[in-house]
Amino acid sequence: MDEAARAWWKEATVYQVYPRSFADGDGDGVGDLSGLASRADYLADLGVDVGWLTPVYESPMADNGYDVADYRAVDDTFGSMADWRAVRDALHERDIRLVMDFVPNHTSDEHAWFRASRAREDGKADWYHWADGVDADTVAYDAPDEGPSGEAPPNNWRSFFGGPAWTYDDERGQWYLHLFDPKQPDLDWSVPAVRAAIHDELRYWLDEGIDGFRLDVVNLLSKPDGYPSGDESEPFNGSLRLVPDGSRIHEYVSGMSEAVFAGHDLLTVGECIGDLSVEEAARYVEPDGDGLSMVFHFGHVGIGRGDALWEREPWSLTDLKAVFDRWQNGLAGRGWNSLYFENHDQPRVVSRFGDDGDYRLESATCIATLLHTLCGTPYVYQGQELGQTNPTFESLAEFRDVETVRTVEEALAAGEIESFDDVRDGLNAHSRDTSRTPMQWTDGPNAGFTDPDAEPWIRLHEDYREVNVEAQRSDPDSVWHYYRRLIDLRAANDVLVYGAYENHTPEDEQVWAYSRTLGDEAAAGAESDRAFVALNWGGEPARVEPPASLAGAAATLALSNRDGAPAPERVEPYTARPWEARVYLLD
Ligand code: TEU
Repeated sequence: MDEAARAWWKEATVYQVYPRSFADGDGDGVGDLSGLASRADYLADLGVDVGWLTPVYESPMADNGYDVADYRAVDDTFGSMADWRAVRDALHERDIRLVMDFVPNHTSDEHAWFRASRAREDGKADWYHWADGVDADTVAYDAPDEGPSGEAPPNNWRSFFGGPAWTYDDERGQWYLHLFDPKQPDLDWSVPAVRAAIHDELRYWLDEGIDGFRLDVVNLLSKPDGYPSGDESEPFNGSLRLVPDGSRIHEYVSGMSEAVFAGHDLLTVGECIGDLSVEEAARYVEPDGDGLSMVFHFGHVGIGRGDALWEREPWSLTDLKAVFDRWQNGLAGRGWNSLYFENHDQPRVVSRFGDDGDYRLESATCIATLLHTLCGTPYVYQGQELGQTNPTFESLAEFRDVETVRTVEEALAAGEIESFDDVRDGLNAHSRDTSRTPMQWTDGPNAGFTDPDAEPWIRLHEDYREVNVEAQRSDPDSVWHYYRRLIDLRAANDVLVYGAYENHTPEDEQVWAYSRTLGDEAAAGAESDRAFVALNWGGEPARVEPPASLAGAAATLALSNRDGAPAPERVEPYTARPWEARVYLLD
């Protein structure tokens, strides 16, 4: 193994904690840091190497903490800085590293920087994107109700959460840009003092001894050239396609790496929204690139989704394979991949790409096998290790997510939909709240997430009596134990971390069979230099035909998600049962 190519963050499995839904220590119905600290053993028992904590900074919580009012303070909702340090120490004592989610693109409108900027004080007048409005009669887009009459916002960009991306500020007498909620004004990264200020905030957390960052919507930092007088002929959802990866983005990200990350051994993962190409991604992650360990792209999670949040489109396994193949092959030898299906913005993968009816357990474990045996760092989102499915929300009032609520209200007001019922099923498939219900610890009151008499901030999933940590930990055949075995298997086998990927069934609509192969140098000290993985992605039996190069090779069946599978000592054709997954390690 070329030791220079090794990195702890390539070998690690990351577990994402959404603290408000993980464990409630103080019994107010909202998860917090003391709750998380009390579950540190749980993470150690699962075998994960890194905890990624979504924002716990001081915030008015317009977007559950992605609207930061003070980067150096912990919000009361979650506890205190002492509670945060207790989490850090509890994880570190168990050899689990800690990655903080950091939001460099925008702050809260309640951040001191924004208050100063709006008042043109403290040298911060230009720290955000301020612009004059335009004559409403001269542009092709609507003037919102707010703002001086006859005046339209500087351009037609729409917020990702619905509504114009500009809000008029009475105090300043100008419009400010917010690609997300009006309470999340975008920082102007072209201003050197803004970049320096963010670097300082990042350094603050490094000095607290953390092990890396997840950088929220990092590819939005550089706005398009010629902005704000964007092309008004663009349709109203133009912001999504126009804004990411602006011309100065690599200067900003590499500048951040040089100023802050250099000399530290960190995991840095940049969330890159929109239609990121592999070529663009490589610039963020390749050895002479911007210095990020890896990025999150949206290629696979966009499959089967339409423009509107609730729109569902048919998809096929070959669509999914094509995206993974593009990234596996495209970054091979150039940069590292992240591997994820779920997070706090994405629905449960069993409902999304598996079978949340008859084959919940089988499809959850089959998909888990893919996640841990492709080339890249696997990310497991809380509850995924239980094979959780999407809950069923019955009314708009049950949703908490700003994106869901705002876009539905906007569509209702515009007459695009008649009632919630029109979008109920689509929202239950795609809303960000589908994965934000409380962690299911037990079959007891409130699923053991909070005190029995507390009201959880968001409703529970209806299935917690059957699907919960306690039940699964006592059942060796559970999804939980399968995740644990997968994490261990990957950690013990270089071939599953570093081996080159080759898809042997790119055209097959049901079987996904691929191999991982270590190069000669890497193979020297490894237990096995080749792995063969076969997944039956569906509820029907399917024939698995290993490629000629592998057929008959002596191998160990290292893991399978179906009981009683024969344990052949070589790679041979077989008929896979529904959702059967097998991982062979060649001798
Ligand atoms: O997400 C950005 C993002 O891509 C989503 O908001 C996306 O637009 C949406 O989920 C599509 O349905 C990051 C955070 O992960 C998210 O929670 C924040 O709301 C957002 O940035 C703003 O900070």
